[in-house]
Amino acid sequence: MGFLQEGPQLAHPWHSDRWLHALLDRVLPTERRAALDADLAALGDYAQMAWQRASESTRRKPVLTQWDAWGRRVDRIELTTAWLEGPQLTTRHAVLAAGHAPGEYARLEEFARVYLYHVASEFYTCPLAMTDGAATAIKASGNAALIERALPHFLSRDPARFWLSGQWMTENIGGSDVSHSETVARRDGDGPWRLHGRKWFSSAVVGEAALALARPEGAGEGNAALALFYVETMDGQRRKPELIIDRLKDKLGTQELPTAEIHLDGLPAWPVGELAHGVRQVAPMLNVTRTWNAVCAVASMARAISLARDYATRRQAFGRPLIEQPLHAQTLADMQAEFEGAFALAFEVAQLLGRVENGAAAAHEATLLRLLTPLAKLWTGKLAVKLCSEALESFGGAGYIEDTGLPQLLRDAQVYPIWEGITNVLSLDSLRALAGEGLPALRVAVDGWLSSNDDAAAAAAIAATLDAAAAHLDRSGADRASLEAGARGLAFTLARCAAAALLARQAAWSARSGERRPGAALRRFVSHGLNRLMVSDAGDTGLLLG
Ligand code: MFK
Repeated sequence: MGFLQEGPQLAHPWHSDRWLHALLDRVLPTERRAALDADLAALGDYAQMAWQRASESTRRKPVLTQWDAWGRRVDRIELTTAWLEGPQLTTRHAVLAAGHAPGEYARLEEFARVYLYHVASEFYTCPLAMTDGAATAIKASGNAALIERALPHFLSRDPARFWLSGQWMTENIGGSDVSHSETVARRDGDGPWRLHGRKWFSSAVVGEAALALARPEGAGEGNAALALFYVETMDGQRRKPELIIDRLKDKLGTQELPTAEIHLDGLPAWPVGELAHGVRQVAPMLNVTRTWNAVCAVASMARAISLARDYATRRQAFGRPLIEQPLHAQTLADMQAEFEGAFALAFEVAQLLGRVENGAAAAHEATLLRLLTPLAKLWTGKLAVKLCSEALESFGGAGYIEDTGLPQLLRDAQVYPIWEGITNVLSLDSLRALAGEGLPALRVAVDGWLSSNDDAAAAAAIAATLDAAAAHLDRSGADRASLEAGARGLAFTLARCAAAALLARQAAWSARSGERRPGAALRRFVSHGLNRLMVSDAGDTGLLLG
C-alpha cells in the first residue's frame, strides 16, 4: 500500500471553541456560567459522536410511505437516527426551555446550545427553530387559551410531552410575497375553523402543531386580510386525515430534513389573534427563526473552519504542512476573521432578544434588535456559503468527494441565504427597520461597544463607514427605487460595521488578560473592508438586462 492521507479530525466543538468560551465568560454571571457547562459539554460530546458516526455509516434520507400494504393512506415518514434522537436530546438539555426561562441571559444560553448542536442535528434544528418561533408568536399574541394549550408542549423538558411546531406560510403562488395566499379558512356556524389549501414547503411536517397563514372566507385580497391560525396535526398516534402529505422535496441540501408538500383538506384550526393582519402576528416567529438561521450559519462556518484548520496540520505539500504555506495560512486566517465577526453579530442578536423579551433592554435596544436581526440573518447566510466553499477548496479534490462528509457542508450552507427570507427580501426588511430610528440606535450601540476600544484605526474605519451609510440613506431616501436597488449593499455595510465594533469590544475585554488574538481578528476583519455600499446607475441596469 502506498501513501495514505490522514483525514481531518473534529476537535471537541465545546472544549475547543475559544469564541463561545470567551463570550460566555465575558457576559454571564459566574454561577450561570457554571450551571451551563454540563449541557454544553454534553452537546459537544454528541456533536463529536455524530461526526464519527456519519463517517462510518451510509447516509440516509427520510422516506415517505403514503399507502400501507392494504391500501390505507398512512403518510408515514421514516426519519434518520439523529432525528429520532432529537426529542430526547433536546428536551434533556433544555434547548428550547432555556430560551423561555426568565432572565435576560435566557436566549444567550439557548443559542449557545443551538450553536453546538446544530450541525450534528441534521437540521432537526429547523423544526426546533419553528417551535421556538411559534412559542414566541403565541406568547406575543396574548391568547391565553393557546398559551396554556401549546406552550407546555413546545417548551417541555420531557420528551413524552414535547411537540414540534411547523410554520406554514409558503404556497405555490408566493414564497417571499405571501399576499396572494390561497389557503382558505372556513367556519360552519359555531364549529371550528377549518383550513383548505396547499402549502408548498412544510419543513416540520412530522410535528404535532403548526402556525399557518390562511384567508378567512369572504375576507378581502392582500396580506392584511390574511389571518394566523394554530393547528394540531395528530389524533392520538395517527396523523389527522385532513392533513395529506403529497410528497417530500428533493433538495440540494438539508436532505435529512423531511420537507414536504401538503394539502389541508379541512384541518381544524384556531385563530391566534384577530382574523386579519396575520403577517404582523407571525413576525415575532420570523424574527426568532431568523436568529436561529444566523446562529446555525455561524455553526456551519465553525465546523468548516475547524476541519480545514485541522487538515492543514495533517496534509503536506511542497515539503511542509499546508498550515506552514504562507498563502494557505493567509486564506485560513482570512476565513477565521470573517467567522469571528459573524459569530459576534449573531450572538449579539441572541443576547439582545433575551434582554428585550425580559424587560432588561436599554431604550435603543428594541429598535436595534429589529435592525440587527435581518442584518445578521442575511450577512451570515451569504458568508456561510462563501466560507464553506473556501473550506472545501482547502482540501483540494478531497473536498469534492461525498464520503469525506465535506460536500454536505456546502450543500447545507446554501439553505441559509434562502430560508426564512432570501438576501434581497431581508435587505428590504432592513429598510423597514431603518425607516424608524434604526440607524441612530445602531450608532448609540456602536459607541457603547467601542467605549473601551484601543484600536483607533478600527474605530475610525467604523465611524467613516457609518457616515457613508448615513449619507447614502440621505441621498437615496426620497427615491424608493434607488433605495431598494442599494439595499443589499447598505445591509452588508451596516452588518460589517456592527460586527467590527463587536469584535473591538471583545478585543478590548480580552486584552485585559493579555489575550492578543481577538485584536488580530479585529484588524484582519477591518482590513477586508467595511463599506459594501453600491450605487449603480438605474439606466445601466436596464441596459444590462435588456
Ligand atoms: C436551522 C435554521 C433554522 C431556520 C428555520 C428555517 C425554516 C425554513 C422554512 C422557511 O423558509 S418558511 C418560509 C419563510 N418565508 C419567509 O420568510 C417570507 C419572506 N417574506 C418576507 O419576509 C416578507 O417581508 C413578509 C412576507 C414577512 C412581509 O411582506 P409584505 O407582505 O410586503 O409585508 P408588509 O405589508 O410590509 O408587512 C405586514 C406587517 O408585518 C407590517 O406591520 P403593520 O401591519 O403593523 O404595518 C410590517 O411592519 C410587519 N413586518 C413584516 N416583517 C416584519 C414585520 N414586523 C416585525 N418584524 C419583521 N421582520
